This record gives sequence, C-alpha cells and structure tokens, in this order.
Amino acid sequence: HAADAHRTDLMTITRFVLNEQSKYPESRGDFTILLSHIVLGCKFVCTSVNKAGLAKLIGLAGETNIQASRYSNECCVDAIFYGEEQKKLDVLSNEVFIKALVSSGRTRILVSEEDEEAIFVEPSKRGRYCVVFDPLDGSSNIDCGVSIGTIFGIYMVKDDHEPTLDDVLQPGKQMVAAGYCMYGSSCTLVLSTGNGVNGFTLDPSLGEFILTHPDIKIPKKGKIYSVNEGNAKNWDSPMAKYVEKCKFPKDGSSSKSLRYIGSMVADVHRTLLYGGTFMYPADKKSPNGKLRVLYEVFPMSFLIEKAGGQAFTGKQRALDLVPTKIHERSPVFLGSYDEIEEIKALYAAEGQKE
Ligand code: P6P
Repeated sequence: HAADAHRTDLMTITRFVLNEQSKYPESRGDFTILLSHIVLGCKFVCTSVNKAGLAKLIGLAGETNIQASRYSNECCVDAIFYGEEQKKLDVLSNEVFIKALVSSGRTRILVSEEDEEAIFVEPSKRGRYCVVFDPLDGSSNIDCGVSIGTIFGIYMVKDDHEPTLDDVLQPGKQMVAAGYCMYGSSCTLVLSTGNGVNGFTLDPSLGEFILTHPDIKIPKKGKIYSVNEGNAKNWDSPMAKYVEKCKFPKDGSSSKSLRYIGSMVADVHRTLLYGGTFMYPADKKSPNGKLRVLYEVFPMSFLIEKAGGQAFTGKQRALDLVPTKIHERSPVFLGSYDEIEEIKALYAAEGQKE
C-alpha cells in the first residue's frame, strides 16, 4: 500500500533532521536538540500570530494578550500568562525565541533584530551554536493579515574559546544551517542544513511540522520580478536597466510580472517555489539597501543557493560578504540562477565604465 505509506509514515521535521544527522557519526544530536527548540519557538509564534489577528479583530487586543497558557517546565519556555499587558508580537516572539534557544543548552551567542547588543549565553548553558535571527520579520503587516515570518541562520564555533562577536561576524558561507518559518494561511518552515532545501507544513492537529516540499529546487529562469518600484527614482543604472528589460523585453519575449508583498519571507518563499528574482537594491537614500546581512540576507541567500539559485549584493556573491557590525545592511538580488546572471552582467558592465 505505497499510496498509504505517506499517510502512516509521517516524516516530521525532527525525524527528517535526525535521519540527516545520523549520516555524521560524530554528531551528538546537539543540532537536533537546537532545531527542536527553534521549532518550538515557531509553533508558539504561529499560534500567537493567529490569535493576535483574531483578538485584534474582536477588539480584545487592547486589554490583554491572548497567549498560550502555562507551558510545562521541561520545554523551559516561560509561561506567558493570561492578562499580561498587550505586548507587541515581535517583542513577545523575540522573548520566546531567546528563552527557547538559551534553554536548549546548545547556543553560545544570539543576535536578534530586536536587540541592539548580541546576547552571550551564560557559561553553564553554553553550546557550540551561534544563532542569528529576526523573530518576526515584516511584523508591520500583521494588521492587514499579510504573511510574516521568522528568519534564522546558524553558525557553529569550532572550539570552546570565550565567545566574541567575531564568532558571528562571519561570511554567510560559514553558516551550517538556515531557514525561515512563514506564518500565513498555513505555517510553513523551510530549512537547509547544508544539503538541499526542504519544506515542512505545520499540522495543527498533530502539532508537528510534516515534510510537504522535499528537495526544493528553484527554477533556473523566472517570469516574476519582485522589488519596491516606489524606490525607482533612486535606483542605480544597472538596476534600472534590469527592471526596464523585465517590463519591455527587446528579444520578443513576454514581459515579466511584478509581485511585491513587502514581507521578505513571503516574497522569498514565492521566488523559491516559482522562480524569478527578489531584489532590495542600494539606492541614493540607503546606500546599503534596507535588509540586514546576518538575519535577512545571509539566511535567504543560503537557502536560495542550496536550492540552485544565486544571491548577489551588486558587488559580490552575498554569502562571501564579511559583516563588520551585527546589524549591518546590504543590497541583495536573489533568485533564479539565469536571472541573477543577467543582473551580475549589468553590474559588471557598469563597473567597467567606472
Ligand atoms: P519596503 C519588512 O519591514 C522588511 O524588513 C522585509 O520583510 C521586506 O522585504 C522589506 O522590509 C520591505 O521594505 O521598503 O519595500 O517597505
């Protein structure tokens, strides 16, 4: 009964990662434990985002937080009691992820979009992994119900030295894993631990992420471009030329469609599955673009590359960038291999003129 197999042979994210990690005899399950705590955080945020949306709609949000009641201690996620003063969801999500990551006992340094300073985990709870994350990217979209998400990247420190910022100011190509969890009509977690990209969808009745998108590969070409055209007056010449070509192709091909949600996780998820490009270029207003290197550009570039695409900053391969500050920004062009090749050629030609 092969047809029934997938119904009874539930491939959960934990089982999937355990299978993958078992290929490395030396691995002691630390990554699996770390991931299970990240997954816990995603499940919590998923329910909170959905409830907050509802609470807002039925007017409860003004008074209280509709949060899950007390969690048992073993998952070490502090209880979020009923009645707590309404906290912005991104602040609450940040607290949940930090508590979950620290309590995993496998992290050393945490960098969050919500915290100005890096968090150095206390020695008694220290592990080998450094996690950089945006707990709720695109949270300004919550009120209109647009999909938002958590983005994370994971570095591993080589030895037991006293942690310093240098452990996280590493090029994205040093990441051992990256992923995002999109909170939309369904809750989808996309992950790469270095070999390919896989997508898992939360089955609320089981409380488990089930493998639904095995071995995702981004199409080599794409019919969609994704950028905030409102910034067009500030674009540099290669960017303007690429978008002009998308709109008015000279080779007789049909023009591309513009799709821009304004929530990076949603725009990148569509790009990963359907192909095309997602771009947040530098412009005269923001010379380094808007998106943050460590917990937006690197994790998404890691995933796109592992799915067969490319990610470029306008000057170099995005994952080769060496950040000097933990909240540094960079322009990014990511997506289908052939599309990014065209953008790289336009920037190279511009470079030759200079
Ligand atoms: P703009 C959301 O605020 C965000 O950080 C990303 O999720 C999104 O891709 C980008 O900013 C949208 O920025 O300037 O186009 O509104």
